[in-house]
Amino acid sequence: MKPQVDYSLYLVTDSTEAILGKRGLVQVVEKALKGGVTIVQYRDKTSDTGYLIQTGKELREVCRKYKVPLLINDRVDVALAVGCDGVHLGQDDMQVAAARKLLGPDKIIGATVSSISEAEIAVNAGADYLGIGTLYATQTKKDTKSIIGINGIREILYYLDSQKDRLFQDVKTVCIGGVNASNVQLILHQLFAPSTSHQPRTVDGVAIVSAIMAASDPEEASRTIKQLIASPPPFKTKCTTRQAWQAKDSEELESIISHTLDAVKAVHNTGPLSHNMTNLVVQHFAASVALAIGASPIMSNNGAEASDLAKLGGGLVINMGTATPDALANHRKAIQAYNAAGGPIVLDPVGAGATSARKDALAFLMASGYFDLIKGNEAEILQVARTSGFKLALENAAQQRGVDSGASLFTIPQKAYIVHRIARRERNVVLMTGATDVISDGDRTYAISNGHRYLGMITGSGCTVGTTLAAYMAAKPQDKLMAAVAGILHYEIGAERAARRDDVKGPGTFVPAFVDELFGFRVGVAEKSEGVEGLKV
Ligand code: 3NM
Ligand code: MG
Repeated sequence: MKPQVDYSLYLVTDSTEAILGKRGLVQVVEKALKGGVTIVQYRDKTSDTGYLIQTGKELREVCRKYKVPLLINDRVDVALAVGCDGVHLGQDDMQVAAARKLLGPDKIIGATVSSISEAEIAVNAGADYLGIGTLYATQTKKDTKSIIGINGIREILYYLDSQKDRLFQDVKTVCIGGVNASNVQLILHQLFAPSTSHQPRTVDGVAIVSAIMAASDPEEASRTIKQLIASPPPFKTKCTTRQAWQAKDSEELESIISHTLDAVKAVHNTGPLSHNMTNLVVQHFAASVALAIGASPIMSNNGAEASDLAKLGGGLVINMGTATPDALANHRKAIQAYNAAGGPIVLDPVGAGATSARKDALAFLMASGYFDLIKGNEAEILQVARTSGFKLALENAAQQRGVDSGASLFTIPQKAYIVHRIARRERNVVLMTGATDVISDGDRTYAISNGHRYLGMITGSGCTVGTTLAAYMAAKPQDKLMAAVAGILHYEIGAERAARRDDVKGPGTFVPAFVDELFGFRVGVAEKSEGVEGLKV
Protein backbone atom coordinates (compact mmCIF):
# COMPACT_ATOMS: atom_id res chain seq x y z
CA MET A 1 0.00 0.00 0.00
CA LYS A 2 1.23 3.42 -0.94
CA PRO A 3 1.34 5.80 2.04
CA GLN A 4 -0.86 8.89 2.16
CA VAL A 5 1.54 11.76 1.61
CA ASP A 6 1.20 15.34 2.81
CA TYR A 7 2.83 17.44 0.10
CA SER A 8 1.94 20.80 1.59
CA LEU A 9 5.46 21.90 2.62
CA TYR A 10 7.94 20.05 0.48
CA LEU A 11 11.62 20.59 1.29
CA VAL A 12 14.21 20.08 -1.46
CA THR A 13 17.75 20.01 -0.08
CA ASP A 14 20.84 21.64 -1.51
CA SER A 15 24.42 20.89 -0.50
CA THR A 16 26.15 23.77 -2.26
CA GLU A 17 28.16 26.19 -0.20
CA ALA A 18 25.99 29.11 -1.36
CA ILE A 19 22.98 27.62 0.42
CA LEU A 20 24.25 25.27 3.08
CA GLY A 21 27.37 27.24 4.01
CA LYS A 22 29.50 25.32 6.50
CA ARG A 23 26.52 23.70 8.21
CA GLY A 24 25.81 19.99 8.19
CA LEU A 25 23.06 18.89 5.81
CA VAL A 26 21.43 16.43 8.19
CA GLN A 27 21.31 18.99 11.02
CA VAL A 28 19.69 21.60 8.78
CA VAL A 29 17.12 19.09 7.53
CA GLU A 30 16.32 18.05 11.09
CA LYS A 31 15.63 21.67 12.00
CA ALA A 32 13.32 21.99 9.01
CA LEU A 33 11.54 18.81 10.12
CA LYS A 34 11.08 20.29 13.59
CA GLY A 35 9.57 23.35 11.95
CA GLY A 36 7.07 21.17 10.12
CA VAL A 37 8.14 20.30 6.57
CA THR A 38 5.97 17.43 5.40
CA ILE A 39 8.20 15.70 2.83
CA VAL A 40 11.92 15.84 2.00
CA GLN A 41 13.81 15.36 -1.26
CA TYR A 42 17.55 14.81 -1.01
CA ARG A 43 18.99 16.65 -3.99
CA ASP A 44 22.74 16.59 -4.51
CA LYS A 45 23.96 16.86 -8.08
CA THR A 46 27.70 16.47 -7.48
CA SER A 47 28.64 14.03 -4.72
CA ASP A 48 29.91 10.49 -5.26
CA THR A 49 27.58 7.52 -5.02
CA GLY A 50 29.03 6.22 -1.76
CA TYR A 51 28.57 9.59 -0.09
CA LEU A 52 25.04 9.91 -1.44
CA ILE A 53 24.06 6.55 0.01
CA GLN A 54 25.67 7.28 3.36
CA THR A 55 24.01 10.70 3.66
CA GLY A 56 20.74 9.27 2.32
CA LYS A 57 20.70 6.74 5.15
CA GLU A 58 21.29 9.41 7.75
CA LEU A 59 18.47 11.49 6.26
CA ARG A 60 16.22 8.43 6.20
CA GLU A 61 16.72 7.99 9.94
CA VAL A 62 15.94 11.58 10.81
CA CYS A 63 12.93 11.69 8.46
CA ARG A 64 11.61 8.50 10.06
CA LYS A 65 11.82 10.14 13.46
CA TYR A 66 9.42 12.84 12.22
CA LYS A 67 7.32 10.36 10.17
CA VAL A 68 8.06 12.26 6.98
CA PRO A 69 8.80 10.56 3.65
CA LEU A 70 12.25 10.91 2.05
CA LEU A 71 12.77 10.92 -1.72
CA ILE A 72 16.04 10.98 -3.67
CA ASN A 73 16.54 13.28 -6.63
CA ASP A 74 17.38 11.58 -9.89
CA ARG A 75 19.19 8.48 -8.52
CA VAL A 76 16.96 5.40 -8.47
CA ASP A 77 19.95 3.25 -7.51
CA VAL A 78 20.67 5.43 -4.48
CA ALA A 79 17.01 5.31 -3.44
CA LEU A 80 17.10 1.50 -3.59
CA ALA A 81 20.34 1.32 -1.64
CA VAL A 82 19.07 3.72 1.02
CA GLY A 83 15.67 2.03 1.25
CA CYS A 84 13.75 5.31 1.29
CA ASP A 85 10.28 6.20 0.08
CA GLY A 86 10.90 7.05 -3.57
CA VAL A 87 12.49 9.32 -6.15
CA HIS A 88 12.03 12.61 -7.88
CA LEU A 89 12.87 12.60 -11.58
CA GLY A 90 13.71 15.54 -13.80
CA GLN A 91 13.09 15.58 -17.54
CA ASP A 92 16.68 14.47 -18.19
CA ASP A 93 16.63 11.68 -15.61
CA MET A 94 15.39 8.10 -15.91
CA GLN A 95 11.88 7.84 -17.32
CA VAL A 96 9.03 7.36 -14.85
CA ALA A 97 7.96 4.00 -16.29
CA ALA A 98 11.48 2.57 -16.05
CA ALA A 99 11.83 3.81 -12.48
CA ARG A 100 8.48 2.27 -11.61
CA LYS A 101 9.67 -1.13 -12.82
CA LEU A 102 12.73 -0.90 -10.60
CA LEU A 103 10.98 0.53 -7.55
CA GLY A 104 7.67 -1.34 -7.66
CA PRO A 105 4.15 -0.03 -7.18
CA ASP A 106 4.44 1.24 -3.60
CA LYS A 107 7.26 3.76 -3.90
CA ILE A 108 6.57 7.42 -4.54
CA ILE A 109 7.69 8.73 -7.92
CA GLY A 110 7.55 12.43 -8.72
CA ALA A 111 8.38 14.13 -12.00
CA THR A 112 9.40 17.65 -12.91
CA VAL A 113 7.12 19.08 -15.61
CA SER A 114 6.86 22.50 -17.16
CA SER A 115 4.28 21.97 -19.88
CA ILE A 116 1.00 20.21 -20.52
CA SER A 117 2.64 17.60 -22.74
CA GLU A 118 5.25 16.77 -20.10
CA ALA A 119 2.48 16.52 -17.52
CA GLU A 120 0.47 14.19 -19.75
CA ILE A 121 3.44 11.87 -20.29
CA ALA A 122 4.39 11.78 -16.60
CA VAL A 123 0.84 11.04 -15.44
CA ASN A 124 0.30 8.31 -18.01
CA ALA A 125 3.59 6.73 -16.97
CA GLY A 126 2.35 6.52 -13.39
CA ALA A 127 3.90 9.49 -11.57
CA ASP A 128 2.39 10.02 -8.12
CA TYR A 129 2.97 13.74 -8.14
CA LEU A 130 4.20 16.49 -10.45
CA GLY A 131 6.73 19.13 -9.47
CA ILE A 132 5.55 21.97 -11.69
CA GLY A 133 8.00 24.74 -12.46
CA THR A 134 9.81 26.88 -12.79
CA LEU A 135 7.40 29.27 -11.11
CA TYR A 136 9.76 32.22 -10.62
CA ALA A 137 13.38 32.70 -11.63
CA THR A 138 15.61 31.55 -8.81
CA GLN A 139 19.29 31.77 -7.89
CA THR A 140 19.13 28.18 -6.66
CA LYS A 141 18.77 26.71 -10.14
CA LYS A 142 19.93 29.08 -12.78
CA ASP A 143 19.69 26.62 -15.66
CA THR A 144 15.97 25.94 -15.42
CA LYS A 145 14.44 25.29 -18.82
CA SER A 146 11.47 27.57 -18.70
CA ILE A 147 10.01 30.02 -16.28
CA ILE A 148 6.30 29.50 -16.63
CA GLY A 149 4.94 31.76 -13.90
CA ILE A 150 1.51 31.56 -12.31
CA ASN A 151 -0.20 31.36 -15.70
CA GLY A 152 1.87 28.42 -16.88
CA ILE A 153 1.16 26.46 -13.72
CA ARG A 154 -2.51 27.35 -13.89
CA GLU A 155 -2.65 26.01 -17.46
CA ILE A 156 -1.33 22.66 -16.27
CA LEU A 157 -3.77 22.55 -13.34
CA TYR A 158 -6.67 23.35 -15.68
CA TYR A 159 -5.49 20.62 -18.01
CA LEU A 160 -5.30 18.00 -15.23
CA ASP A 161 -8.71 19.10 -14.03
CA SER A 162 -10.24 18.67 -17.47
CA GLN A 163 -9.10 15.06 -17.93
CA LYS A 164 -11.64 12.39 -17.03
CA ASP A 165 -9.13 9.60 -16.37
CA ARG A 166 -8.66 8.82 -12.68
CA LEU A 167 -4.88 9.06 -13.01
CA PHE A 168 -5.24 12.76 -13.81
CA GLN A 169 -7.72 13.39 -11.04
CA ASP A 170 -5.56 11.63 -8.47
CA VAL A 171 -2.11 12.94 -9.33
CA LYS A 172 -0.76 15.39 -6.76
CA THR A 173 0.98 18.65 -7.60
CA VAL A 174 3.53 20.97 -6.06
CA CYS A 175 4.99 24.10 -7.58
CA ILE A 176 8.67 25.02 -7.39
CA GLY A 177 10.92 27.98 -8.02
CA GLY A 178 11.28 31.12 -5.95
CA VAL A 179 8.65 30.27 -3.33
CA ASN A 180 9.23 31.99 0.01
CA ALA A 181 7.40 33.41 3.00
CA SER A 182 6.60 36.67 1.27
CA ASN A 183 4.83 35.14 -1.74
CA VAL A 184 3.50 31.76 -0.63
CA GLN A 185 0.00 32.97 0.26
CA LEU A 186 -0.42 34.87 -2.98
CA ILE A 187 0.79 31.86 -4.97
CA LEU A 188 -1.68 29.54 -3.27
CA HIS A 189 -4.50 32.03 -3.77
CA GLN A 190 -3.78 32.37 -7.46
CA LEU A 191 -3.02 28.74 -8.30
CA PHE A 192 -6.60 27.69 -8.22
CA ALA A 193 -8.62 26.09 -10.98
CA PRO A 194 -12.26 26.77 -10.15
CA SER A 195 -14.03 23.65 -11.23
CA THR A 196 -17.74 23.73 -11.89
CA SER A 197 -18.26 20.03 -11.30
CA HIS A 198 -16.23 19.20 -8.22
CA GLN A 199 -13.79 20.45 -5.60
CA PRO A 200 -11.70 23.27 -7.08
CA ARG A 201 -8.25 22.08 -8.01
CA THR A 202 -5.22 23.76 -6.56
CA VAL A 203 -1.63 22.70 -5.92
CA ASP A 204 -1.21 20.24 -3.07
CA GLY A 205 1.91 21.96 -1.88
CA VAL A 206 4.90 24.18 -2.45
CA ALA A 207 8.44 22.90 -2.95
CA ILE A 208 11.14 25.06 -1.46
CA VAL A 209 14.92 25.07 -1.40
CA SER A 210 16.57 28.33 -0.39
CA ALA A 211 13.83 29.93 1.71
CA ILE A 212 14.31 27.08 4.18
CA MET A 213 17.76 25.59 3.50
CA ALA A 214 19.55 28.95 3.37
CA ALA A 215 17.63 30.48 6.29
CA SER A 216 19.71 31.25 9.36
CA ASP A 217 17.05 29.43 11.37
CA PRO A 218 15.55 26.68 9.17
CA GLU A 219 13.16 25.59 11.93
CA GLU A 220 11.69 29.05 12.30
CA ALA A 221 11.55 29.51 8.52
CA SER A 222 9.63 26.26 8.06
CA ARG A 223 7.26 27.06 10.88
CA THR A 224 6.53 30.51 9.50
CA ILE A 225 5.86 29.22 5.99
CA LYS A 226 3.71 26.41 7.32
CA GLN A 227 1.58 28.89 9.24
CA LEU A 228 1.25 31.08 6.17
CA ILE A 229 0.08 28.09 4.12
CA ALA A 230 -2.51 27.23 6.73
CA SER A 231 -4.01 30.70 7.01
CA PRO A 232 -5.87 32.78 4.45
CA PRO A 233 -3.94 35.72 2.99
CA PRO A 234 -4.63 39.14 4.55
CA PHE A 235 -6.48 40.34 1.49
CA LYS A 236 -8.86 37.43 1.80
CA THR A 237 -9.64 37.45 5.51
CA LYS A 238 -11.84 40.47 5.01
CA CYS A 239 -13.92 38.69 2.40
CA THR A 240 -16.98 36.72 3.49
CA THR A 241 -17.99 33.60 1.61
CA ARG A 242 -20.02 34.39 -1.42
CA GLN A 243 -23.56 33.26 -1.71
CA ALA A 244 -25.07 32.67 -5.09
CA TRP A 245 -27.38 35.49 -6.05
CA GLN A 246 -30.70 33.84 -6.49
CA ALA A 247 -33.18 36.50 -5.49
CA LYS A 248 -35.92 37.54 -7.91
CA ASP A 249 -35.35 40.67 -9.96
CA SER A 250 -37.27 43.11 -7.79
CA GLU A 251 -35.85 41.67 -4.61
CA GLU A 252 -32.42 41.84 -6.10
CA LEU A 253 -32.84 45.48 -6.99
CA GLU A 254 -34.03 46.17 -3.44
CA SER A 255 -30.97 44.44 -2.14
CA ILE A 256 -28.65 46.43 -4.40
CA ILE A 257 -30.29 49.63 -3.20
CA SER A 258 -29.88 48.70 0.44
CA HIS A 259 -26.25 47.70 -0.11
CA THR A 260 -25.65 50.98 -1.88
CA LEU A 261 -27.22 53.09 0.85
CA ASP A 262 -25.18 51.23 3.44
CA ALA A 263 -21.97 51.70 1.51
CA VAL A 264 -22.53 55.41 0.87
CA LYS A 265 -23.05 55.87 4.61
CA ALA A 266 -19.98 53.78 5.42
CA VAL A 267 -17.76 55.93 3.21
CA HIS A 268 -19.34 59.10 4.61
CA ASN A 269 -18.88 57.98 8.22
CA THR A 270 -15.41 56.48 8.01
CA GLY A 271 -13.74 58.73 5.41
CA PRO A 272 -11.47 55.96 4.12
CA LEU A 273 -8.16 56.77 2.53
CA SER A 274 -8.07 56.63 -1.25
CA HIS A 275 -4.39 56.39 -2.03
CA ASN A 276 -3.85 57.21 -5.68
CA MET A 277 -0.69 56.33 -7.56
CA THR A 278 -1.73 58.01 -10.71
CA ASN A 279 -0.63 60.19 -13.58
CA LEU A 280 -0.07 63.93 -13.35
CA VAL A 281 -3.02 64.79 -15.56
CA VAL A 282 -5.69 63.52 -13.20
CA GLN A 283 -4.18 64.06 -9.76
CA HIS A 284 -6.10 67.20 -8.98
CA PHE A 285 -9.43 65.94 -10.27
CA ALA A 286 -9.03 62.59 -8.52
CA ALA A 287 -8.41 64.33 -5.19
CA SER A 288 -11.55 66.45 -5.70
CA VAL A 289 -13.66 63.39 -6.49
CA ALA A 290 -12.30 61.58 -3.43
CA LEU A 291 -13.25 64.48 -1.18
CA ALA A 292 -16.68 64.81 -2.76
CA ILE A 293 -17.59 61.16 -2.19
CA GLY A 294 -16.40 61.39 1.42
CA ALA A 295 -12.98 59.76 1.17
CA SER A 296 -9.56 61.14 2.15
CA PRO A 297 -7.30 61.46 -0.87
CA ILE A 298 -3.57 60.85 -0.76
CA MET A 299 -1.80 61.39 -4.04
CA SER A 300 1.54 59.72 -3.40
CA ASN A 301 3.59 57.99 -6.04
CA ASN A 302 6.36 57.14 -3.62
CA GLY A 303 6.53 53.39 -3.00
CA ALA A 304 8.72 53.94 0.06
CA GLU A 305 5.83 55.35 2.08
CA ALA A 306 3.24 52.82 0.94
CA SER A 307 3.72 50.47 3.85
CA ASP A 308 2.98 53.25 6.36
CA LEU A 309 -0.02 54.40 4.34
CA ALA A 310 -1.32 50.83 3.93
CA LYS A 311 -1.61 50.57 7.73
CA LEU A 312 -4.19 53.36 7.74
CA GLY A 313 -6.83 50.98 6.41
CA GLY A 314 -7.62 52.64 3.11
CA GLY A 315 -7.58 51.50 -0.50
CA LEU A 316 -4.96 51.93 -3.22
CA VAL A 317 -5.41 52.75 -6.90
CA ILE A 318 -2.62 51.82 -9.28
CA ASN A 319 -3.12 53.81 -12.46
CA MET A 320 -0.84 52.67 -15.25
CA GLY A 321 -1.05 56.00 -17.05
CA THR A 322 2.64 56.72 -16.55
CA ALA A 323 4.24 53.30 -16.74
CA THR A 324 7.91 54.29 -16.58
CA PRO A 325 10.34 51.79 -15.01
CA ASP A 326 10.65 54.10 -12.04
CA ALA A 327 6.88 54.31 -11.57
CA LEU A 328 6.54 50.54 -11.89
CA ALA A 329 9.14 49.91 -9.19
CA ASN A 330 7.16 52.20 -6.87
CA HIS A 331 3.93 50.44 -7.82
CA ARG A 332 5.36 47.05 -6.96
CA LYS A 333 6.39 48.23 -3.50
CA ALA A 334 2.95 49.64 -2.87
CA ILE A 335 1.14 46.53 -4.15
CA GLN A 336 3.16 44.36 -1.80
CA ALA A 337 2.52 46.70 1.12
CA TYR A 338 -1.26 46.77 0.58
CA ASN A 339 -1.43 43.01 -0.04
CA ALA A 340 0.36 42.47 3.26
CA ALA A 341 -1.96 44.86 5.10
CA GLY A 342 -5.04 43.44 3.39
CA GLY A 343 -6.20 46.79 2.02
CA PRO A 344 -8.00 46.70 -1.33
CA ILE A 345 -6.13 47.56 -4.53
CA VAL A 346 -7.74 48.75 -7.74
CA LEU A 347 -5.71 48.31 -10.92
CA ASP A 348 -6.47 50.70 -13.75
CA PRO A 349 -4.42 49.37 -16.69
CA VAL A 350 -4.61 52.58 -18.71
CA GLY A 351 -3.84 51.98 -22.37
CA ALA A 352 -2.80 48.36 -21.71
CA GLY A 353 -2.16 46.69 -25.02
CA ALA A 354 -1.60 49.95 -26.88
CA THR A 355 2.19 49.63 -26.87
CA SER A 356 4.52 46.78 -26.07
CA ALA A 357 5.91 48.76 -23.10
CA ARG A 358 2.40 48.89 -21.63
CA LYS A 359 1.83 45.19 -22.27
CA ASP A 360 5.01 44.49 -20.35
CA ALA A 361 4.00 46.92 -17.62
CA LEU A 362 0.68 45.13 -17.15
CA ALA A 363 2.41 41.75 -16.98
CA PHE A 364 4.87 43.16 -14.45
CA LEU A 365 2.10 44.58 -12.27
CA MET A 366 -0.06 41.46 -12.43
CA ALA A 367 2.98 39.41 -11.39
CA SER A 368 3.65 41.82 -8.51
CA GLY A 369 0.67 40.92 -6.39
CA TYR A 370 -3.06 40.58 -6.02
CA PHE A 371 -5.56 43.14 -7.25
CA ASP A 372 -8.92 43.14 -5.54
CA LEU A 373 -10.46 44.84 -8.55
CA ILE A 374 -9.26 45.40 -12.10
CA LYS A 375 -11.14 48.01 -14.09
CA GLY A 376 -10.72 49.06 -17.67
CA ASN A 377 -12.41 49.66 -20.97
CA GLU A 378 -12.92 46.87 -23.45
CA ALA A 379 -9.44 47.00 -25.00
CA GLU A 380 -7.77 47.18 -21.60
CA ILE A 381 -9.76 44.28 -20.16
CA LEU A 382 -8.97 42.18 -23.22
CA GLN A 383 -5.29 42.79 -22.54
CA VAL A 384 -5.87 41.78 -18.92
CA ALA A 385 -7.43 38.55 -20.20
CA ARG A 386 -4.40 37.85 -22.37
CA THR A 387 -2.02 38.62 -19.50
CA SER A 388 -4.02 36.27 -17.33
CA GLY A 389 -3.33 33.56 -19.90
CA PHE A 390 -6.65 33.43 -21.75
CA LYS A 391 -7.17 32.66 -25.36
CA LEU A 392 -10.61 34.13 -25.88
CA ALA A 393 -12.40 32.68 -28.87
CA LEU A 394 -14.77 35.65 -28.73
CA GLU A 395 -11.94 38.05 -29.32
CA ASN A 396 -10.91 36.44 -32.59
CA ALA A 397 -14.47 36.52 -33.80
CA ALA A 398 -14.77 40.18 -32.90
CA GLN A 399 -11.46 41.12 -34.51
CA GLN A 400 -12.43 39.42 -37.70
CA ARG A 401 -15.47 41.66 -37.89
CA GLY A 402 -12.99 44.55 -38.06
CA VAL A 403 -14.89 47.02 -35.94
CA ASP A 404 -13.44 50.54 -35.52
CA SER A 405 -11.71 51.34 -32.29
CA GLY A 406 -14.07 53.11 -29.95
CA ALA A 407 -17.07 51.12 -31.03
CA SER A 408 -17.90 48.14 -28.85
CA LEU A 409 -16.79 44.77 -30.11
CA PHE A 410 -19.04 42.87 -27.79
CA THR A 411 -22.64 42.45 -26.76
CA ILE A 412 -23.46 42.80 -23.06
CA PRO A 413 -23.72 39.01 -22.55
CA GLN A 414 -20.31 38.61 -24.19
CA LYS A 415 -18.85 41.28 -21.91
CA ALA A 416 -20.45 39.53 -18.96
CA TYR A 417 -18.86 36.27 -20.04
CA ILE A 418 -15.41 37.86 -20.32
CA VAL A 419 -15.41 39.64 -16.96
CA HIS A 420 -16.89 36.59 -15.27
CA ARG A 421 -14.16 34.34 -16.67
CA ILE A 422 -11.32 36.67 -15.72
CA ALA A 423 -12.72 37.21 -12.23
CA ARG A 424 -13.00 33.47 -11.67
CA ARG A 425 -9.46 32.96 -12.80
CA GLU A 426 -7.93 35.84 -10.86
CA ARG A 427 -10.31 35.34 -7.93
CA ASN A 428 -11.12 39.02 -7.75
CA VAL A 429 -13.59 41.57 -9.14
CA VAL A 430 -13.36 42.68 -12.78
CA LEU A 431 -15.13 45.72 -14.21
CA MET A 432 -15.39 46.49 -17.91
CA THR A 433 -16.45 50.09 -18.32
CA GLY A 434 -18.47 51.48 -21.20
CA ALA A 435 -21.91 52.91 -21.86
CA THR A 436 -22.95 49.89 -19.83
CA ASP A 437 -20.52 48.85 -17.12
CA VAL A 438 -20.24 45.12 -16.61
CA ILE A 439 -18.84 43.82 -13.34
CA SER A 440 -18.33 40.35 -11.90
CA ASP A 441 -16.70 38.56 -9.01
CA GLY A 442 -16.84 35.23 -10.80
CA ASP A 443 -20.14 34.30 -9.16
CA ARG A 444 -22.35 37.36 -9.54
CA THR A 445 -22.31 39.52 -12.63
CA TYR A 446 -24.09 42.85 -13.08
CA ALA A 447 -24.55 45.23 -15.98
CA ILE A 448 -25.04 48.85 -14.93
CA SER A 449 -26.31 51.37 -17.45
CA ASN A 450 -26.30 54.52 -15.36
CA GLY A 451 -24.00 57.42 -16.29
CA HIS A 452 -23.88 60.18 -18.89
CA ARG A 453 -22.03 60.74 -22.13
CA TYR A 454 -20.30 63.83 -20.68
CA LEU A 455 -18.20 61.43 -18.61
CA GLY A 456 -16.60 60.34 -21.86
CA MET A 457 -15.78 63.95 -22.78
CA ILE A 458 -13.77 64.98 -19.73
CA THR A 459 -10.28 64.06 -18.61
CA GLY A 460 -9.92 61.53 -15.84
CA SER A 461 -13.43 60.11 -15.55
CA GLY A 462 -12.09 56.56 -15.88
CA CYS A 463 -9.27 57.20 -13.41
CA THR A 464 -11.59 58.69 -10.82
CA VAL A 465 -13.88 55.65 -10.94
CA GLY A 466 -10.81 53.84 -9.58
CA THR A 467 -10.41 56.50 -6.89
CA THR A 468 -14.04 55.97 -5.90
CA LEU A 469 -13.95 52.18 -5.91
CA ALA A 470 -10.80 51.99 -3.77
CA ALA A 471 -12.56 54.03 -1.10
CA TYR A 472 -15.78 52.01 -1.34
CA MET A 473 -14.00 48.67 -1.05
CA ALA A 474 -11.98 49.97 1.91
CA ALA A 475 -15.19 51.05 3.65
CA LYS A 476 -17.10 47.82 2.84
CA PRO A 477 -14.50 45.05 2.58
CA GLN A 478 -16.96 42.27 3.48
CA ASP A 479 -18.38 42.17 -0.03
CA LYS A 480 -16.11 43.83 -2.53
CA LEU A 481 -18.41 43.28 -5.48
CA MET A 482 -21.33 45.02 -3.80
CA ALA A 483 -19.03 47.76 -2.55
CA ALA A 484 -17.89 48.35 -6.11
CA VAL A 485 -21.46 48.33 -7.43
CA ALA A 486 -22.36 50.97 -4.84
CA GLY A 487 -19.36 53.08 -5.83
CA ILE A 488 -20.29 52.88 -9.50
CA LEU A 489 -23.87 53.89 -8.76
CA HIS A 490 -22.78 56.83 -6.64
CA TYR A 491 -20.46 57.98 -9.40
CA GLU A 492 -22.80 57.52 -12.33
CA ILE A 493 -25.99 58.72 -10.73
CA GLY A 494 -24.00 61.76 -9.62
CA ALA A 495 -23.07 62.32 -13.27
CA GLU A 496 -26.70 62.00 -14.39
CA ARG A 497 -27.84 64.53 -11.82
CA ALA A 498 -25.13 66.97 -12.85
CA ALA A 499 -25.89 66.63 -16.56
CA ARG A 500 -29.58 67.37 -15.91
CA ARG A 501 -28.86 70.71 -14.25
CA ASP A 502 -29.87 73.90 -16.06
CA ASP A 503 -26.48 75.50 -15.46
CA VAL A 504 -24.67 72.63 -17.21
CA LYS A 505 -24.20 73.43 -20.88
CA GLY A 506 -21.54 70.88 -21.81
CA PRO A 507 -18.46 69.03 -20.54
CA GLY A 508 -16.80 72.18 -19.15
CA THR A 509 -19.63 73.24 -16.85
CA PHE A 510 -20.33 69.57 -16.17
CA VAL A 511 -17.10 69.06 -14.16
CA PRO A 512 -17.84 71.37 -11.22
CA ALA A 513 -21.50 70.34 -11.22
CA PHE A 514 -20.43 66.69 -11.12
CA VAL A 515 -18.23 67.30 -8.07
CA ASP A 516 -21.19 69.07 -6.42
CA GLU A 517 -23.57 66.24 -7.18
CA LEU A 518 -21.19 63.56 -5.92
CA PHE A 519 -21.12 65.50 -2.70
CA GLY A 520 -24.88 66.13 -2.74
CA PHE A 521 -25.72 62.48 -3.33
CA ARG A 522 -23.63 61.37 -0.36
CA VAL A 523 -24.94 64.03 2.02
CA GLY A 524 -28.50 63.29 0.88
CA VAL A 525 -28.14 59.59 1.68
CA ALA A 526 -26.03 59.85 4.81
CA GLU A 527 -27.48 62.91 6.50
CA LYS A 528 -30.98 63.30 5.08
CA SER A 529 -31.87 59.63 4.66
CA GLU A 530 -32.67 60.09 0.99
CA GLY A 531 -33.04 56.96 -1.14
CA VAL A 532 -31.49 56.07 -4.45
CA GLU A 533 -33.64 56.26 -7.54
CA GLY A 534 -33.19 55.59 -11.20
CA LEU A 535 -30.97 52.54 -10.96
CA LYS A 536 -30.34 50.90 -14.32
CA VAL A 537 -28.85 47.65 -13.13
N1 3NM B 1 13.85 22.67 -9.57
P1 3NM B 1 14.22 27.90 -4.57
S1 3NM B 1 13.51 25.17 -9.62
C1 3NM B 1 15.34 22.29 -7.65
O1 3NM B 1 11.94 24.36 -11.99
C2 3NM B 1 14.56 23.16 -8.52
O2 3NM B 1 12.26 22.24 -11.79
C3 3NM B 1 13.26 23.63 -10.24
O3 3NM B 1 14.81 26.70 -5.45
C4 3NM B 1 12.43 23.40 -11.44
O4 3NM B 1 13.12 27.34 -3.76
C5 3NM B 1 14.46 24.54 -8.39
O5 3NM B 1 15.40 28.28 -3.73
C6 3NM B 1 15.09 25.37 -7.34
O6 3NM B 1 13.82 28.97 -5.50
C7 3NM B 1 14.08 26.05 -6.45
MG1 MG C 1 16.87 16.57 -11.98
